[in-house]
Amino acid sequence: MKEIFELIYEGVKTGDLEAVREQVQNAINSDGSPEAILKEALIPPMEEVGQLFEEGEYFVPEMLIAARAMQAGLELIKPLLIDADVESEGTVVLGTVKGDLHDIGKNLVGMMLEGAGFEIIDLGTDVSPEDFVNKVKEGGVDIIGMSALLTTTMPQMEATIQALVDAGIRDKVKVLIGGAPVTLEYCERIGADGFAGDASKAVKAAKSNIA
Ligand code: B1M
Repeated sequence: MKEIFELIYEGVKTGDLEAVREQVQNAINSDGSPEAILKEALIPPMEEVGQLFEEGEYFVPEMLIAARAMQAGLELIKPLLIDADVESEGTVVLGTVKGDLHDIGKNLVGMMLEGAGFEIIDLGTDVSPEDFVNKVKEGGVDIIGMSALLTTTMPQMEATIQALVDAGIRDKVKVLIGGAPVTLEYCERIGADGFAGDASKAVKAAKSNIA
């Protein structure tokens, strides 16, 4: 399995989508657990890709093809992470905040929450505070889950909470936030209800907010 994981890592890093597909399928066929494929083979190369970008060795196109290759692997393990027969735990409206186009982490959080029995309404990326507010106004939403990957877009989380306050519906939903630059301290400062550093912690945070 170690060799397969190394091939997946290399495939994501170099943006070789076909190799990633082939090797993730190979790992699944060899009884690799979806969690291990995710945590040991698909996520770590993205860290290196970010590092290479910072060092000026990778540019946006390289980041993009690495992201596409990772998404292709994620699609294959998605059915294994989601158990269709779980009773609904509640409804989560998920989105990457305004100005931000990063969606891999958000998609992963969505998959894990779905796997844990939550119903997901995914608003996608570049979601404005008004879009979140309008969705809550439609009713039936228990949690808003916001993702941000850029320090410049994080303030949109606070703006969304303020928009909920202004619309008089802050007490109708819990607000869960996450993404690489987001911290517990930031969560407390902007008055969000929960913060999670990764997708599995997002499930725990969502469950404790629903209880
Ligand atoms: Co961009 N990018 N990017 N990028 N990108 C980062 C984030 C960066 C850290 C790279 C770097 O410099 N090291 C840097 C941000 C610097 C900063 O703000 N401090 C950066 C930059 C600068 C940019 C651009 C500005 C580059 C440019 O154009 N000059 C640009 C911005 C575009 C925009 O959004 N407006 C840009 C563009 C892109 C691509 C489009 C090319 C591509 C995204 C493709 C896509 O998502 N479909 C991309 C990528 C791939 C990255 C890196 C390399 C990888 C991100 C990723 O997918 N990680 C990233 C470097 C890095 O993060 N190391 C980088 C894997 C993913 C599983 O992790 O998203 O952290 P993550 O999600 C985790 C947790 O954070 C958490 O759970 C997830 C799973 O464990 N989590 C939540 C996430 N959301 C959550 C929500 C929750 C709870 C937990 O509750 C609701």
